[in-house]
Amino acid sequence: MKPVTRYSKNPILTKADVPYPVATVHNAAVVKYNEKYIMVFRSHLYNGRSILGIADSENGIDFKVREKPFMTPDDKSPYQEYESWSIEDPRITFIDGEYIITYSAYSPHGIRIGLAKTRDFKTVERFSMITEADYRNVVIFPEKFNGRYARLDRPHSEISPWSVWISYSPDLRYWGESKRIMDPVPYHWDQMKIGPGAPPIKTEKGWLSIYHGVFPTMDGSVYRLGVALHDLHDPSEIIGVSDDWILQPEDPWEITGYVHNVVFSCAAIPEDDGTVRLYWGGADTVMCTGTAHINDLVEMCLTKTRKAMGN
Ligand code: M1P
Repeated sequence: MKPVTRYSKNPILTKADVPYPVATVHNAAVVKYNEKYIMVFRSHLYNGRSILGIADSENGIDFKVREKPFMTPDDKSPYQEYESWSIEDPRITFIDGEYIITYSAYSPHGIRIGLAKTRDFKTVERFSMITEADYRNVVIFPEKFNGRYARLDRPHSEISPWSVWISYSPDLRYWGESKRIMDPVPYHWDQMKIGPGAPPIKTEKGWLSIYHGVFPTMDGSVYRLGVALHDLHDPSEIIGVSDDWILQPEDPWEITGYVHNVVFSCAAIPEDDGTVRLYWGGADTVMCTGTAHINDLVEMCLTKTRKAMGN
């Protein structure tokens, strides 16, 4: 059984839907806002650099893109220096009455993570750069732990494996108590690197985290999605990781595109009927969606399980 059911009319958003010139639409954050859905998506411009657009939907499937981009690299200090090449791969968490947006900021200094806030998706304010170089894939939990925010991320390093780490913050600005909590597994589908995907979802049995894993082949890298379950009270404890992936590139627009063989998620929305609506970029080119039963994904973590480290 495949845990994720693809929407039959994928892709749901492409460059043809964008009213300004872009080469791609992918790796989008999606949240519920006033009973509707908002998508903040990444687009490559025709110079190869990326910006963030925004789209609205009543049903989470049919999105209408707004006339203007939502965020472009900032032209003011201090952010200009660290965003000058690109801003990419947003994730959004609703916490303390605000929508917190994290994004990758590219510049000659490397890749840092920026944090911005919005309450209405009309205006957005940058708050802080929250990492030094080089980090990617920062997701913030939608609840605090002992009064502190928690995040997952993935440092780039030539020395340690490209693993998932956790860090904590009293104020979203200063982060610490960092700990490596999950590694890639040799000769598995995620052996080369892993990275947090969607902000974790609270379930009765733990925090469900959807992540991506990469496998190197003679034909380039393959990006797939997997699931891990974190302890409800101590998210640095991983209860189990599913040894099987939950989604791999299979549709033509996932196999061929700007980067071949990629499914990459930055968003998953739990619905009232026990399902989760997943969103993923196909081949770094289009946006796709599908659904899964949350219980099935949790069960995969518990019964097809492997350890998070030391495999
Ligand atoms: O091209 C596939 C993905 O490659 C990078 O992801 P990661 O750092 O985890 O390897 C990013 O550029 C991502 O946007 C892209 O989809």
